[in-house]
Amino acid sequence: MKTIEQIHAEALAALETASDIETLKELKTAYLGRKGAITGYLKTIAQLPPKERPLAGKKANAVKKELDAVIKSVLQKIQDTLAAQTDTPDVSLPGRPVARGALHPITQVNREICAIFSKLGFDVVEGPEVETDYYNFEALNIPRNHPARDMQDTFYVSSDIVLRTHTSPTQPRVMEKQEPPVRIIAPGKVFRCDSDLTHTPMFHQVEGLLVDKKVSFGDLKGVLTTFVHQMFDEDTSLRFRPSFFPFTEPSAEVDIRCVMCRGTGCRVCSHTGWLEVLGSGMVHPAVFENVGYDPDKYTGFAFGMGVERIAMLKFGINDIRKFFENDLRFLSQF
Ligand code: 2NL
Repeated sequence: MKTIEQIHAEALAALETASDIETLKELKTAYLGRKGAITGYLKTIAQLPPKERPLAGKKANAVKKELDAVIKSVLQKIQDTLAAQTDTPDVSLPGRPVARGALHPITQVNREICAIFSKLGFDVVEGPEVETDYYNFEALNIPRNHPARDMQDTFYVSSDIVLRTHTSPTQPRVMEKQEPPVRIIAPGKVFRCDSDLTHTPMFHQVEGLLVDKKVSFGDLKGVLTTFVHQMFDEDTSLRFRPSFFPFTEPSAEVDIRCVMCRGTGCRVCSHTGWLEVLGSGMVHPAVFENVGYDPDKYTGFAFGMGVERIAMLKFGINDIRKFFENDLRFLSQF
């Protein structure tokens, strides 16, 4: 028979070394369980002389209460240790990959256009997005009553300040400051009071200008043909179609063979086999006079294109609004 003092000492020693919940549970059963040491001891009290029974019962119950408290505190300690272990970083794990950013598809195409013209000797020039009526319209020979000047088409900041409706005003700003030869392209944002399936109030243009002695329409065709062949591919044929712009004379729209159906006709080209990609022409003499160039001495050509349109054809995108929704499921494809 073990004394209550022996059981007490043994239990404390065992609990001190318990370091996992499983062991602790076994110890609890071994001492406090229904068939445990303390319970067993309590049953033997009945065999003691009646005078000794109250004290022995009191002692045994005190030991039972103490062991119960010690078990609870050891359990807490084990749980704290486990929690601390899971908070400690495992330095052997592979690193989490950092999501890499990318250029917006419009930025990519804009840079590609600029790179092609840079190789052909054009300088890249930027102008202000908030323009005066003079540079946006007047200098470019756009008459007072022209529909483009209407409030319905142009964002007016005040009666003579506008958000530029094209990147063209950059060109007279450059020409005013230097004599020919001029070989520049002007990329940037432009703004029009328009918003539907095929128009966004802000979009991007790249416009080009070349002025020198004896520049011909043949030079225009050569430069734009080279551009289209580099932007799309060498087998893409071009068509120059007579058109009108107030700042060029003669003027031509440039179509390319449909990049989707290659000319057999499809929805993208409205079954014509051709896609309009550029506007162009020989600089109007009135524009030269406005910037102080002698139109009898110099000739030049100019052209303009919408970056979104080129990007849509290059990537096969059918809705211009996708460029401006900032949906990563769309953007991360480029
Ligand atoms: C288009 C058409 C064009 C020009 C822009 C220009 C600029 C000067 C003088 C003459 Cl300073 N012309 N620019 C000429 C023809 C067409 O753009 O469809 N743009 C998206």
